[in-house]
Amino acid sequence: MEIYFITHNPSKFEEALELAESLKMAIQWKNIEYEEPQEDTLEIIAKKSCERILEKHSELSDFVFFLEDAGLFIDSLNGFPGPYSSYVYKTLGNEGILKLMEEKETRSAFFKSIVAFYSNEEIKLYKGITKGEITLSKQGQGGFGFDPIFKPDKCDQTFAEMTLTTKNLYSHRQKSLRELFTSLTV
Ligand code: ITT
Repeated sequence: MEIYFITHNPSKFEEALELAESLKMAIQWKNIEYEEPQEDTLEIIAKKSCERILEKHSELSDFVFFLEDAGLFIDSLNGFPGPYSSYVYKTLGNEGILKLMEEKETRSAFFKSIVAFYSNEEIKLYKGITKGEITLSKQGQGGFGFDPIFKPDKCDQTFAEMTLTTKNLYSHRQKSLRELFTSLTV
């Protein structure tokens, strides 16, 4: 079975590929242009993105594919940026988030990943959450997005200080994808 991962983000694909290979599964990258819907939850965004892709690319309805939507939820900011993470990363960036956090005593946050998997005219969702905290400054050069300011619980490194293999032990994405991949191998 050929499985496509539809994403614009090469780092996401690399993370997924490493995990897939460790589970003896094959996935392929498909970079399709689609407009991400603006909604209040990652679940609705992921499901609607899948539906949009199927509307625009009817040929894909015979294929098996998934996409993933992720967000950073900061407790002391009432879950901001959450489903708006993409826009906030582009506009405020990591420096902007650190600024918003300057006076905050609580720095706990979590990353959430929702995978939407399409097969046989059906869309299924898989979820992964990783709890942690927002660091006081940017740390590390690896990864992407908010990785330099997020340190998972029980770790002394941010995602950006980890190798891809180590990030894949802790990440939200690894959890949602592992659930999907293992459901396909049984
Ligand atoms: P897609 O094409 O797959 O949508 P994207 O990079 O736009 O790729 P998302 O919409 O899922 O990904 O991500 C929303 C924002 O959250 C985006 O700015 C990312 O940089 C950030 N983000 C998502 N996953 C992350 C991770 O594992 N580490 C750090 N930042 C992450």
